[in-house]
Amino acid sequence: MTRPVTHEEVETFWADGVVCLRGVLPVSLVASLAEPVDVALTREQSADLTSMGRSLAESGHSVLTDRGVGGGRFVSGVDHWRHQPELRDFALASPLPALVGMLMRSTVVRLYEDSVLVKEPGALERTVWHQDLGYFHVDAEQLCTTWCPLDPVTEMTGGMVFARGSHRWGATFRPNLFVSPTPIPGTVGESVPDVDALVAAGEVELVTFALEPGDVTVHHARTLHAAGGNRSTDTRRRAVSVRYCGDDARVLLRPGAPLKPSRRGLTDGMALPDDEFPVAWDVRAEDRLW
Ligand SMILES: O=C(O)CCC(=O)C(=O)O
Repeated sequence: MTRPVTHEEVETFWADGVVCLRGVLPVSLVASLAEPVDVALTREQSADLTSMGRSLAESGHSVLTDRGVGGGRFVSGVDHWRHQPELRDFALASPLPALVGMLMRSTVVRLYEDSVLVKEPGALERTVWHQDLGYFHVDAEQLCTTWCPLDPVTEMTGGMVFARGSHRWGATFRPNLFVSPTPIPGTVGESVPDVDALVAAGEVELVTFALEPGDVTVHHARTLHAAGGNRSTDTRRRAVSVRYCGDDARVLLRPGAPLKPSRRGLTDGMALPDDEFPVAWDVRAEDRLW
């Protein structure tokens, strides 16, 4: 553990819906993820979102790309913790769960899922505005996503951008196709608003951070966020994103949102079962962590 979170960081998380925790992971730990992340990209849990974007564009969907040289791939996957010990340890035995426990003011932290998100140089697809909650089959106020870069990240290489305070808008938006604002078929509810138009109208303020390995951003599951393409020609943008639930999380199956086969037996309102949502941190075991 490098350091606990500060009172100001907790306040910022709840006020803005996102906080940047500078230097909270040992750089050596982050560097040790390089090989497992490259392995994760080759496994069946990962998908080539650049190819998916091309197919969507060919079938008439809007796919948002930045201008640049191009040629790189955006590849992303989920649930690597179930198959790769290094990523399981990162999700369950690194400083992350304790940090989010303190941020969420939760006594117990459970893992929802992990994800690798790699934009190679020239992967110009934008990650479109979305809110994580609509993809999650749980409902909670204590629900967040950590985003841990393996490389220095700037606006040029695909840094994340957050709509300040959007976790307090009171809406759960339809999940979309990640590189296209088209909602996932079969999902219900309100589509994600045009955040860029709201920003242009001065109604929404954006928050963004230049990051170094060891820094972590943590956003609330209701916070709207997006990311640019990687317009650089030589800098990868590799990140591991780990999503966690707090004390108040209960199952809520959302029609149309991708559901892991192992979670098909869950029913609305039930407490999160240990086998699917392992406990990553418990305040009663704090001694072993701090
Ligand atoms: O890495 C990206 O481009 C987006 C990541 C994201 O939206 C998330 O982890 O919640």
